[in-house]
Amino acid sequence: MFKKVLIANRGEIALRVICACKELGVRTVAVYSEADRNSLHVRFADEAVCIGPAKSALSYLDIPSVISAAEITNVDAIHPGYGFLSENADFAEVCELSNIRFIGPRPEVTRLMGVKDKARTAMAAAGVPVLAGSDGVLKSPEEAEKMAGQIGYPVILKASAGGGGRGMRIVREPAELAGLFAQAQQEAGAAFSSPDVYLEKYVEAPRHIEFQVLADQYGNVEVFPERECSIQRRHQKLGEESPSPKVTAELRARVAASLREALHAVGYTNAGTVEFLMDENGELYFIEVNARIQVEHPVTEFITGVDLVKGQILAASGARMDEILSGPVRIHGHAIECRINAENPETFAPSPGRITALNIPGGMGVRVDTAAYSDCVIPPYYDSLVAKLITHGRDRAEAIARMHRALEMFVVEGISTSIPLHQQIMADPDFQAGNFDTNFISRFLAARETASKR
Ligand code: MV4
Repeated sequence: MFKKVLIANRGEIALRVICACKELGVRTVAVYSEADRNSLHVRFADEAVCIGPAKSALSYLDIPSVISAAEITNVDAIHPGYGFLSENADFAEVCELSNIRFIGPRPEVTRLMGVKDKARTAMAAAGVPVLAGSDGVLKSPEEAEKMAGQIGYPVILKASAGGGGRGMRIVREPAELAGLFAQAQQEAGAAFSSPDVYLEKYVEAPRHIEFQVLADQYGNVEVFPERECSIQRRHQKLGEESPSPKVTAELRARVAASLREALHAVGYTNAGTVEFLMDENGELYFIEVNARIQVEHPVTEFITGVDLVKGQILAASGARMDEILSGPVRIHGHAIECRINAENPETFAPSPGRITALNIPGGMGVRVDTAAYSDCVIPPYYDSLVAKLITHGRDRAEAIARMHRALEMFVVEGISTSIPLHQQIMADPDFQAGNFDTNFISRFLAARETASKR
């Protein structure tokens, strides 16, 4: 096992990784920007190094600064958390060249997964279901038009180097294709410095469902139960749950078997998430792989009892899957997560500032992952996540009832938060019935708007 790990992140995820290290008897090094001097990840790490100014480009994203901190403190490994450098294959490569283990997949695998059309081809080759689409990058609008004609409209153009919703164009008829193809190429080139685009059959109002995976260095791949992530606004998830109300045991087992095969074939190691879309027929189709631990990993931990961050550290240090898991992974009950953001619950405008009073709920079946404390300051420079509230129940109804009362007991004063929004979502009849897709929030907000005007 590693003796010392540097955590190249901040906020709740930095604290989450520190918790895992402490339980494994691993010493920790925090890095922090000038805006994070008084943060809990700095306080609870064994050592801490300031790596630059508040702006993340000059601190948490600055590879030389992070590597220097790692060299000075003589760590064995770096955990990147999520966001920042977590899916930067060049950073993972620099770590390995500096004799520091990167806690994540190997650089070549992260690089392959980052090229979305190549990831799609690799997954399809190993038997993972994908949507009808182009075999790699489209070379011309003529080729795109031919392909779309074969697949049938509507289709979606996606940036190969994209992901998370940027650089996409939905094409509903042949006359639109050439223009939207040029737009997609242009946007992709500007945003990702590669104009490459590919094409897929467009799924209307899909559900967004993803599978957590964890792989050791000996070819053993564990596929965990799915997470339902359809409650999102503008590609920002607001909440997640597991298992999905719409995934049957048969579908889960079928997709998991295909993923074990495919991830083994690409040489995947450590943690990752494989994203799927569910169409109106309840079928799942691969869209992309996220080569990192995700914000919503606690719902999976709650229903399986597996500590995924410890799993990442163990896998990176060379443990075998049978040493990482204590037995077969089973589903116990249901878990839901609400992301508590520092933002206006009506307008979604960021609401950084000082938290003047804080009550963090607890009790049976409640987990809160946060780095907030009473009198702390939420800086304006980073993402707006202040806390994750996760509840567990024997079934979905109990998890929702627990979420309801935990939201009521969650008090944050001094800034605005999304707590009232989550209260409203929990009370929604369609949400309670498990009847929703990725358009749920826009419908929900439109209905709320109409109701407030009456
Ligand atoms: C799609 C799609 C419909 N059909 N692909 C958006 C983010 C990126 N990861 C993939 N995305 C989508 N890909 C096909 N073939 C609809 C979306 C999409 C979406 C996906 C997941 C969660 C929320 C979404 C919101 C809008 C569009």
